[in-house]
Amino acid sequence: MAASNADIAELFSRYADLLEIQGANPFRVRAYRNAARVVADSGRSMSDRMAAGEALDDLPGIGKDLAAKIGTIVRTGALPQLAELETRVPRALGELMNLPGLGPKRVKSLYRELGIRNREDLQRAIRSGALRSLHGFGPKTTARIAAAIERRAVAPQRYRLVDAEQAAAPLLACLGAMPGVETVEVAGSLRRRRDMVGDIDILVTARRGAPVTHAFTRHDAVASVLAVGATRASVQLHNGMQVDLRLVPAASHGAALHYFTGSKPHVVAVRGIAVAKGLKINEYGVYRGGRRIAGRTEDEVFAAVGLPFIPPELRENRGEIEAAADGRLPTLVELGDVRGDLHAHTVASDGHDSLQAMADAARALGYDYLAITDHSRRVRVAHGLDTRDLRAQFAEIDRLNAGFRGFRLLKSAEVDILGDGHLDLPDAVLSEMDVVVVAAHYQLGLPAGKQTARILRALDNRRVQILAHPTTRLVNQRPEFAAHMESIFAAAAERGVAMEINAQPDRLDLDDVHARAARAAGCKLVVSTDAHAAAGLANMRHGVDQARRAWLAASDVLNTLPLERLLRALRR
Ligand code: DGT
Ligand code: CA
Ligand code: CA
Repeated sequence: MAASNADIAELFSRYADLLEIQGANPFRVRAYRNAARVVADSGRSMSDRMAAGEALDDLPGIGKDLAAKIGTIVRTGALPQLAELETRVPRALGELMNLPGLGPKRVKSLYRELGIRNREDLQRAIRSGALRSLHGFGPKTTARIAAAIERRAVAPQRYRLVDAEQAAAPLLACLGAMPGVETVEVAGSLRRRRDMVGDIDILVTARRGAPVTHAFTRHDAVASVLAVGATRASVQLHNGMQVDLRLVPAASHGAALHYFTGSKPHVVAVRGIAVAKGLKINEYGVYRGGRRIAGRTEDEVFAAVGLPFIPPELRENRGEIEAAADGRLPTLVELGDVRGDLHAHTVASDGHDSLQAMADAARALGYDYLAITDHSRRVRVAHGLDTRDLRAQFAEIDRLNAGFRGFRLLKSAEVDILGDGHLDLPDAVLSEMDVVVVAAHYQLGLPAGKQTARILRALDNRRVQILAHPTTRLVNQRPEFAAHMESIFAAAAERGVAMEINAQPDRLDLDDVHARAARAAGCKLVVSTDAHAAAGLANMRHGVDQARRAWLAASDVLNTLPLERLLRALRR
């Protein structure tokens, strides 16, 4: 199977990590990191582009050389330069860089001075106290690293939703094309749109005796077959993910889909209701005595126990069954409700596209508005803007807006919250913006009390309207910072500051649980992409997924409003 965008991005970022540890030219390192991001953000797969004969070097930041490397990865699944570098630099060093507090410099000195090549080595060095002799490893840093290693050792391997989705796509297509197959659907946590999933579950209905399961195990993406029978198969893919396939007759489709969509606590609770009504539910149907009374569709299964259809995103046994029984299920927000995006970067900071290109992409999505939120000056790695740069950008936005009808670029910035809670830009320029977005990017390791106070102080500034990626977590890479989110939500609700659900697959921040708590606390919410390229605007659906898991209706999400009402609603 051709390498997916996630595979390509993974190889490029691993290559960048190793180059950086080796002390390679920073521009070279940056080029690979950018390439990883551009590929990961791209709405279409590189292999589709190549199949369509499109030149890959049209992509922002991708020159001839990188385009050729992408071609090689798509065709062979590997990057020879990386393999070569891995013979000289231990591959696990790249993974060490993902631990909080460990950048390339520190990893390099761990390796060069103590010969530490992987997590186990590092853990041993921490225990023996060997790290203490090393410059830059104080007791606090060391304790933080030790805690992170522990956390990972116990946490089971889970995957980002997008990566599972991308890995599933060719399998679904292949199953759909098999003779005798009637329906193909994802189930499990992937269908519930959890931010991280453990494995991919697929449900197929097919004519009796269709040789689906065995054929499935011969797919190119399959590395090993864990189990296979007439109605099920479990396999491991080359990328390490497990896939569980189940085959049921059409008459059981709804019951099986409900069962395998889960979550387990939800299914168990629904089954409990059935028992109370003298019914029995399993993956083949709903039964009264020995007679099947429902099972062909999920609607039928829910109706049999007296419930309306419950959207998969809500099926976590977090009150959805009671709400459904009382007719209190929310009408969940949908992608089509979104009228604009309130977090996007351009080439002025660390984005890849111009104002014009970002505006064109937003208009192509049918949006009414797009806020341009380049970084402020403190974020130097991203070429943050100062007051003068911003005023120049605002003038350019005015010029472009004069040419638009039914669409407006909003003047904004992603203003960095400094360590003490002050903002990185003066009030004068904040008051020239249509919307003020703030975010923390540094000093994420402060203790909870200080971190909370820092954020609250930022929200005290009366010009602040949106707190972006409020917990600063990165999916699978960095946990939330230590802060009392309840206090932040309460303060934000009181001051009228909206909380962002950041739709970047790496962030999804707020997550579903926090977003629901924020709404319960009375906060306004927005769903924004934090796009770093025009294609990144397409990530909106990932944010909407998490908003739905947070029980949000369109009326809970400010950027479902038309422009004038949005601006009024953002006002404090
Ligand atoms: P994951 O894969 O950890 O992200 O989460 P799920 O929810 O996809 O869990 P998974 O793949 O183990 O199972 C898929 C669904 O199958 C699960 O949501 C409910 C159903 N299921 C699996 N095992 C059991 C079980 O032992 N009892 C019941 N009632 N349902 C089960
Ligand atoms: Ca699963
Ligand atoms: Ca499974």
